[in-house]
Amino acid sequence: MPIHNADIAAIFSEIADLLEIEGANPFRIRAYRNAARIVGEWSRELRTLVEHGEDLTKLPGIGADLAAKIREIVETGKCRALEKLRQELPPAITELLHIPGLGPKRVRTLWHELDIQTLEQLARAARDGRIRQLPGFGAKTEANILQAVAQHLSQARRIKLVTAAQYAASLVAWLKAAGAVERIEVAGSFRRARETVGDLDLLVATRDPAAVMRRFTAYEEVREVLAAGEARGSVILKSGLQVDLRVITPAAWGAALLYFTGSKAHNIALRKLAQEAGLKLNEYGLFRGRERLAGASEEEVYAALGLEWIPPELRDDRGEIGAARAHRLPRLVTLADLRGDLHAHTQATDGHDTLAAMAAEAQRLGFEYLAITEHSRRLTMAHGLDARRLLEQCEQIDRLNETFHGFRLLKGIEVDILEDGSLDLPDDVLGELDLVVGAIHSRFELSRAQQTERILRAMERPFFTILAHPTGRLIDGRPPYDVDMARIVRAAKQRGCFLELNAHPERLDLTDSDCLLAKDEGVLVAIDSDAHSRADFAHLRFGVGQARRGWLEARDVLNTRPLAELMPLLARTRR
Ligand code: DGT
Ligand code: CA
Ligand code: CA
Repeated sequence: MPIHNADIAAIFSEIADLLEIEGANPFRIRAYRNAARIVGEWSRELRTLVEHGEDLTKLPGIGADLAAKIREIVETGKCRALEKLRQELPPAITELLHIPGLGPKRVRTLWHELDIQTLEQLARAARDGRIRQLPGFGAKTEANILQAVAQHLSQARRIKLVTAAQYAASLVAWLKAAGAVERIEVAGSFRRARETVGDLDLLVATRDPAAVMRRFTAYEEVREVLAAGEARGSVILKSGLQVDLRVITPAAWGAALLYFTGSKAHNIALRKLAQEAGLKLNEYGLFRGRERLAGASEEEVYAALGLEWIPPELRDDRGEIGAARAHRLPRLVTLADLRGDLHAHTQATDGHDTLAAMAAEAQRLGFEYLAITEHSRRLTMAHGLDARRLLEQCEQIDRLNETFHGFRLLKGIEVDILEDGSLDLPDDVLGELDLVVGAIHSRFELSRAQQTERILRAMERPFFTILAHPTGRLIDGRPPYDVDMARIVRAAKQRGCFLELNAHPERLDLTDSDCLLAKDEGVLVAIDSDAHSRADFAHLRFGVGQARRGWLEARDVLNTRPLAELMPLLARTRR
């Protein structure tokens, strides 16, 4: 069975968790954690690299030992190091790590002190009031744990778009290779670019449905076939992801694509529109009586309803249908509109590539500029820069810039916003830079009022250009910190500074509705990769997807500006 990057990442991450619960050497743990992150986000499948015999140690953070493990996983589907650890520790203990607030250290304490090995045991101990008695826990933590366990047990699992994209790509390639496929598309929430997807909805147009269905159920990654009829099939992959397949005739392609792209709310609104015109809309077409008026393409169906074609990211019944009727749909931003990137790291801090390598990749992508924004000194674990190292980097950038034509590295910093809203470097240092990206990396638990004040105060500093990842959430791991986003957007407008939509597939904050807020207020959004390696520029497409869900056009986005227009915009934020 083909191994995806997400599978390898999951193994490394489980090893790191288990090692940490076991109390192993922190450097070893960190090596696995880094490897999990890098592998999980690598845009090319490592399986292919292994098959081509490429040297895996060229990947950032991957030494000979990890490279051998990747090869082992790709070739055998297993990792002996993990199996060994699993034997040493209780089988379900990593489940406990899914509870927000429980890191490996706490899990270790719970295990050693109270012999808690499962979520059920955890809930029972919390109910019995035994957890609050442990050092470092307390009654509040106990209550939080109880609530989190209940929520976790009731929650259906959704997977990140970046992971779904990898599973989808290899299944689509497998089906295409069958030959009978005329058209194929992943519809549903995937096509609408939602941050996470519940399942994949695959659509195939073919004149040989039986052949396609046979090939679908014969896919190596299928764990269980739930249904396999003439026109529809449903399977569960080994990863646990469900895939629904509809097989249709080419004449109904557009109607089916429209229907299975959804959202459900959008479909219902369209159907109502059809009914009001005395028509009937379903997955086979748009009908008057038995006559099919439209169905071969989405454009045709929308047109027959008096609408412009609506981009999938807008299909949420949030005003898009009225806009399509009035010819007022936004011209959504595309990846090709981006002229550069305003948030990236290098080896100088926790990135994996050199300044020169990052610049070369940005140029290869056709960018006019790339801002280097390392962490500041407070983030010691990321080797954050102090004033001296920052100024050294600026000199390096100056030297490199002399060698470029039609491209420029911008001097920046991702400066820590401290708890009192001050910035982690003095103004005279920040004033030397082209831009200052401010971000919160600590004290996520402050109250809404305090957190909002903290950010507003930071924005008031004389040199503050962009607020990075404005809510700090990690889709799989950490809820957003509590902030009054409407106030922050208004303050950004008054201050003339910008908000970042962080394109990292685990972050993607701003959310779609935050983007709408920014657009309404006229605050420009920077769609930034937050790249920690050359490969990470591939994340930008997820940021663009999110921006499109938020109705953003090229003119609403800061880094669609050519350099000559960007520089005055950045300069205007300086006081
Ligand atoms: P997900 O899978 O939870 O991320 O979200 P979706 O939007 O992919 O939902 P899913 O997989 O249940 O269904 C795919 C599409 O099929 C959905 O977006 C719209 C369409 N659909 C499903 N059920 C209904 C329904 O009851 N009524 C209508 N009008 N459309 C439906
Ligand atoms: Ca779906
Ligand atoms: Ca589905």
